[in-house]
Amino acid sequence: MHQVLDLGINLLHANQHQADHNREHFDAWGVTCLNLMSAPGAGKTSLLEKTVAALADSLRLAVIEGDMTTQLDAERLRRYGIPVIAINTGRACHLDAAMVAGGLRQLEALLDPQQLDLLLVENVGNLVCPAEFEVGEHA
Ligand SMILES: Nc1nc2c(ncn2[C@@H]2O[C@H](COP(=O)(O)OP(=O)(O)O)[C@@H](O)[C@H]2O)c(=O)[nH]1
Ligand SMILES: [Mg+2]
Repeated sequence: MHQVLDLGINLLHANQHQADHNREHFDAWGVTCLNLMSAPGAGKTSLLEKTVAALADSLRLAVIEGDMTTQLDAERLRRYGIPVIAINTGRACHLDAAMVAGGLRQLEALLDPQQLDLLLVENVGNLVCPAEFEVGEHA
C-alpha cells in the first residue's frame, strides 16, 4: 500500500533563503557571481583557466572551487595568481548556499570583496544535483 505524506515544508526553503542572502551580499559588493555546472570532464576548469587568463588584467576575479575530495582544480586556478577558495563537499554531489556562504567568509578574510568584479563558482561535476541548489549566483 502507498501512502502520500504531506510534510508541509519545502525542503529547499532553507537553501533558497541562504542563496538569497548570498546574492544580497554580491549585490551590495557590486560583484557578479556565475555558477558553472556540467558533467564531470566537460571542461569547467579548462574554461575557467582560459577565462581567468583572458580577464585577469581587466577584471578583479576570484574563484570558489567545489570538489568532492581533492584540491586539484583549485591548484590549477591558483597558478593564475587569483584568490581561489576550495570547498570539499565530501559525499555531497553539489555545492549548496551554506557552503558558498562559508567560502565567502574565507574570501572576506583574504580581501575586501567590494574590490572584486566577478566571482566564478565551479560546482561539483554532476549536472543533476547542482541544478537543484541555488547558491546565490546571478547566472
Ligand atoms: N578537446 C577538448 N578537450 C577539452 C576541452 N576543454 C577541456 N578539455 C579536456 O577535458 C578534460 C577535462 O577538462 P576539465 O576542465 O578538467 O573538466 P571539468 O571536470 O568539467 O572541470 C581535460 O583533459 C581537458 O584538457 C575542449 O574544449 N576540447
Ligand atoms: Mg573541474
